[in-house]
Amino acid sequence: MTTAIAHPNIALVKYWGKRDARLNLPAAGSFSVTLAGMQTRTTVDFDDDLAVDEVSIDGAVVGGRPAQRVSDFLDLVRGAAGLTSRARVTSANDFPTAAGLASSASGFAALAMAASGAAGLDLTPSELSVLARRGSGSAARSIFGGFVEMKAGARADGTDAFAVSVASGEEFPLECLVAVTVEGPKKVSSTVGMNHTMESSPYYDEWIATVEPAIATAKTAVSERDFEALARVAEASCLQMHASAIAADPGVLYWRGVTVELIHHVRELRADGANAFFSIDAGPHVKVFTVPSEAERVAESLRDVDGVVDVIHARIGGAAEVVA
Ligand code: 2P0
Repeated sequence: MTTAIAHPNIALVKYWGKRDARLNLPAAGSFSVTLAGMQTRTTVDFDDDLAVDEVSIDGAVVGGRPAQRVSDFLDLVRGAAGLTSRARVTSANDFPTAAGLASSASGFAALAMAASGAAGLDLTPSELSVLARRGSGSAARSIFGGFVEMKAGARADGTDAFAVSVASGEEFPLECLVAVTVEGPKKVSSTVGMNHTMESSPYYDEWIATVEPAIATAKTAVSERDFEALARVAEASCLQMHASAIAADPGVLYWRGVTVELIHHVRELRADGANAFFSIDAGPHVKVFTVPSEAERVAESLRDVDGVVDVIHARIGGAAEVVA
């Protein structure tokens, strides 16, 4: 039996598109920060007495598609370890799913560590990242802490499509404020949204062409602790990703009115001299990055924007780890 924890991450240069759906290989790289203060904790126990995998998430037994996704993932681990036994998987997130923080990233990172540990596999961090990627592309990044680059890789088998650590949070201590907005009536999953963008957006190829130059710019900005340069490249990547999705047929639009208001608000803060930039994922919420000395003031101003229901304050966090 092995228990592991992993944290969610936010991409500053976004992942949106695959070069291989079966192996879940990204069409381009991405660049993220792993968050502290929020985590998924997952325990895996392989047991010969079980007839099927038993999956419970946040205290409730799950079936259907979510359970199948976990079972398919466990099949990869069983295949690598030469195991046939089914497993008991218990997973809990200590952050609300409504916060718009992808639980699949921390979830599959924690599951990769716990399942491989319980199966007796001794994987390197790169191998764990490759494994986590099979569950969810963004999960490959949550194996590492701090600033993380996901490599698209070139090999057909995906063995070079893994994340690497670029810098720790101590080297450039940013803070992340998650402005939680009212959920819209409909949700298109990242997987469905990005596949539809690939298939039908006239801007998809142009979007993909932006990614690697943006990663290079973001890495330089982090190494030089250049907040303004990181702000510009992160906002551009976010808007370019969403522009490609919005241009699909029919368009994939994750924003609500408050999302647009928050974009304007953050731009005004920056015009007034504050250190703040926004990032938006496959939902209406807005993540605002700032520096520690300004975090309280920026958080207060976000709470005053109509339609913001909560502001969650996170720092940069560490790598996924086995805890028991
Ligand atoms: C990211 N997002 O880079 C992008 C930007 C949201 C927008 O959630 O199909 O859930 O499981 O590999 O990892 C990434 O999508 O997609 C994601 P799959 P995943 O964080």
